[in-house]
Amino acid sequence: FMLAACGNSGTTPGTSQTGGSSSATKKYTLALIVGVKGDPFYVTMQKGAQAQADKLGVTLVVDGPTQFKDTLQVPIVDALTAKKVDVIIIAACDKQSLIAPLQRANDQGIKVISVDTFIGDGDYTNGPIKFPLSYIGSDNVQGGNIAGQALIKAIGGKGSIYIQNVTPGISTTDQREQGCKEAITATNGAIKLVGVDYNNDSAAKATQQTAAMLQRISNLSGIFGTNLFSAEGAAQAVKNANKQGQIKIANFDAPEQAIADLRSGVVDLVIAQKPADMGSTAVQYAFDALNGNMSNIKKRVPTGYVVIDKTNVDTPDAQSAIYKS
Ligand code: T6T
Repeated sequence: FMLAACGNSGTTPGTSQTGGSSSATKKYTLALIVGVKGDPFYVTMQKGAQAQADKLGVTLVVDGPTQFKDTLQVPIVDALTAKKVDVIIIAACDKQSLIAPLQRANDQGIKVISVDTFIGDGDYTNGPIKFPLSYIGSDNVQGGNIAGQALIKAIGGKGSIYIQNVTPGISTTDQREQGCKEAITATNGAIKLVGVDYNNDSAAKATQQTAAMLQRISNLSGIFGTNLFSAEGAAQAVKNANKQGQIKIANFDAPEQAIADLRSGVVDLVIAQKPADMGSTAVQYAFDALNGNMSNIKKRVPTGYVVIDKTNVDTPDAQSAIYKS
């Protein structure tokens, strides 16, 4: 057996001396590292990435931490770096702590592309961090602003708003909070921000924190949930308190549950991102970079939104924006 195994291995294409042909037939391996496994946003991103990888004939491996946590994501980056994948496409869990591990990957010749979240200040042309080839994701200050303005309108231009957020240091949700705060500031004091809580990406925690806020501010007017789990948890607390319709909710992200809550009047606005487009563009960029087609690659690709409310929820546009799970 041993001899036969040795004999066989000597005849595998990878070890033959045909030289140049091995590079011509090399199948590239792209790694997609999501922010957290199982989140319908990233599941949808993965589907877009996989479809594009199939089209281009490249191998896609997908991994991610079991919680949205930088300390759990760094070892995944290190392991894929050690495996020498060709490209790392990553939704970094933290804008600072992922810089060093990704820099190490880049130093070893692995191409790095940001999807959804960025590292550093996200300006890969003029900012301090320039090595990622591109940042492909929503304009999150704009998204937070859309949410804030819609909420302010829904509550009649006066009253109080509460923000349910994930964890400080995540580029996306930090910027959504900023965008919403800017909309509140623009009301010149007509709207009061009563608080921001951080749920560590746990809907259950968001429900508890929102319940406590509803106790404290009994006439709260509106809530902005800055991501899927924040909004889901906040909506649950409003349902538990039997205050649906009374408290307006702007829901970032578009899983089926958010659409159900929109239809039943618990949620007033659902802001759908385009995760499948993020995934497919990132894979296309990876392929272009590996083939030296750098002129196709833009350093920043804002992917846009579909803003869903009761008036357009049944349109094909809105329906196709709902995340897959
Ligand atoms: O909102 C998305 C993503 O954009 C964000 O970076 C983290 O949370 C989500 O994945 C939704 O759960």
